[in-house]
Amino acid sequence: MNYNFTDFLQKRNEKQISEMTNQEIYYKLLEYIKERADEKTANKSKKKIYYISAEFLIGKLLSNNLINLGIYKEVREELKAAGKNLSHIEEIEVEPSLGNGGLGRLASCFVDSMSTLGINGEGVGLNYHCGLFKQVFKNNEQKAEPNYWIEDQSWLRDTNIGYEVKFKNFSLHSKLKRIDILGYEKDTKNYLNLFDIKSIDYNLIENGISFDEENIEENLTLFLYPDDSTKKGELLRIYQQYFMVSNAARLIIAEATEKGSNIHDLADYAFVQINDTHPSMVIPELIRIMTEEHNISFEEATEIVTKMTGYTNHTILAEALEKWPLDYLEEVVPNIVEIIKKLDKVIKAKYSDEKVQIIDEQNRVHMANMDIHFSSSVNGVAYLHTEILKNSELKEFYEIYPNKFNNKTNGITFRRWLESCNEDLADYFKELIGTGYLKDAEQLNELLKFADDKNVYEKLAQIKHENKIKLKKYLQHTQGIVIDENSIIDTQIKRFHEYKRQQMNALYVIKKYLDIKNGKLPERKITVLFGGKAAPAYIIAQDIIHLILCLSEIINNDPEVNKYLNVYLVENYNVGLAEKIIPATDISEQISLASKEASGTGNMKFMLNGALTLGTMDGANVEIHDLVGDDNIYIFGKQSDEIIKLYETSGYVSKDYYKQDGIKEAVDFITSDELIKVGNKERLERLQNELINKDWFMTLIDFADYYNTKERMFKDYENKDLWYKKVINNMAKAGFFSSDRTIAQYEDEIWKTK
Ligand code: CBF
Repeated sequence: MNYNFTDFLQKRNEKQISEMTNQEIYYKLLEYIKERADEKTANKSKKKIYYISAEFLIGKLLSNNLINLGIYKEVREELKAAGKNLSHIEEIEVEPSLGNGGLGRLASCFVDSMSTLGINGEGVGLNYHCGLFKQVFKNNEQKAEPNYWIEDQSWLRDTNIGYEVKFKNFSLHSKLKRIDILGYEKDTKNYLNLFDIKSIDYNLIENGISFDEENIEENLTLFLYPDDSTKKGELLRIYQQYFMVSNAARLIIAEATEKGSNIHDLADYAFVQINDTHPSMVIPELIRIMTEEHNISFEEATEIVTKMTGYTNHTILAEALEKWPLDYLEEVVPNIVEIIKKLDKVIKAKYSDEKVQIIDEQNRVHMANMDIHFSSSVNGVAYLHTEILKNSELKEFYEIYPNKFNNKTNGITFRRWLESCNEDLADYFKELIGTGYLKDAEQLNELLKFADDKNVYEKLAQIKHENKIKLKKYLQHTQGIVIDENSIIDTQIKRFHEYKRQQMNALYVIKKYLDIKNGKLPERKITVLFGGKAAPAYIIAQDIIHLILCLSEIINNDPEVNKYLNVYLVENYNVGLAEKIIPATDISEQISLASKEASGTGNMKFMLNGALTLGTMDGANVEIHDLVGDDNIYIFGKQSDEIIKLYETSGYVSKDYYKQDGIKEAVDFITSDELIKVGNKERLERLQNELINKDWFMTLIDFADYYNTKERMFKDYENKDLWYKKVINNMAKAGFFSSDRTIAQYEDEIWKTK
């Protein structure tokens, strides 16, 4: 039934919109949207997809839900007529803290696309109360604070579903919470299923949280990615992961049984997509339940589970491929250790190669290895990444199972990353090419008709400028940062990690600062924006944050320099900030060391929103390059095969590069008197030492090329016609990166629910 927000309020004898505070309006909109969502029916198909993930970085949901319901503009007008502003109301919503980075954001785009395509597929994860920490800056350093986000009224819905999860020394009862996932203009919906513990200790939350890693029974779902640099931290992660997958397994079996499954045919009813290795224990857990409770033989259970699971690898970094000590698993979940040992025995009987074993010689369980052996599909997340998996990182597995390996290049939902975050641009696209691209993103290709149209360049430049003004207002209001809307905005927003090489960008900033000091002035003011969190136990990443904050302090306060250069690291970078920063950006920094970034999805969001990529041939940058061609992207740096060879031969010596002109000057500046005056000497020295003597992610190898390519970019920016022609080419080719395309491929090639 189509009734508007005002009708909804009248029906309930609520106050008029004009008499309500923004907070009240937000809560009423929550109720209204939930009621509208109740009218949607669940997607139905015999087989259902369970996308299990430790993270869902869903972002705020108000505008997204209004867009997907097709009532965004209608509601905005109703509010406007009552003197209210929807964007102010959007600010009331607290952003859920259920994810960390690209992996979690991808999972959220995927659940949106599953609903939009009418696929019977749901997310399954945990309802973290504080989730990932809140980042605050003090003395130019990152401090981590608890980020409690759940309010009395939120998108979470209670259910009466819950299960008992048995650990070695105690059992926990779960409670399932759900969030509606509305597809774009669909009559059907799916859920995001978030399991919580019944016994959560709310005092821990309300009294400022004194988190202790032993009190699992009351705090298992408090934090996402608790520090795992200690044994207790690792055990807590195992508790969390088992809790997540045990509940998922129960849910899968319960739903399939209800639909008529006799468990022997479970693979006809369910398919589990394992998002990285955090949910890997779902394999032994399903086998355990089938053998212990359904009288199915181990061989048959293994066969069923292999058929109904697929594993997605999101990184080649060894530290992210989890290996749990067998005795830690024994301490937490002895029940599945028996199953893991049996699986390992099967593999040991077949293959002698140590690299493919599940349990290694040090008695560590390689979760990814178990996934690959006992699932039916293994995929990487961009063409290059999958090739590296096949030919190098997982070569031995590819030789055994060539048919299991496949690629699914990541994507992003255009509902959030265009319609919602850049409404003016989306409206302009509609004016130029109609609305077809909303359901078929490849239609953006039609923008190419305007590649030489100077009026279109003008309009795009105007939209960009207005987005810069909006960002300026927002950052000024929320963070006290005042950016210059007439500057070129050069952005690097992503988790802090050495392989992503924020340190290389920081060295660029230093060099530019020194250039300016020496009278070499840029043609136009440059604003360098950074955003991202560093894992609290990752010291060098914290040092990089420290360096950038120190540089900001010096540069932004130096009247000789700040006319030409500003540097900011926004605090507590999250989805909401990304939605504001991306539409205002001109240069998208995608500068990871080639071979190390599995895909990246920020690169896709930026190109869609009219920024040009400055990047290495890494992850999905390779596909962006293939699509837009050499002229429309700024590629620099060594190729992935050269880098892989350098690792194999230990052929990289950072000192050799350090000695070169320009680099030495910039690296030496890290411990200059100016920086030490505003910074922490120990941190700055450690970082400098790391760059000169180790530089594991080869910052210095690409620095000169990076510097020169960026200079070329600044020069090109001054030629508006040249720049915007490139911009249009990027927007036109962005259609490939719609997550609807990615999900359609998962469906057609792996899941086959329809
Ligand atoms: O596939 C989604 C993203 O996952 C990561 O963020 C991850 O956590 N492994 C990768 O680093 C990204 O490259 C990738 O896009």
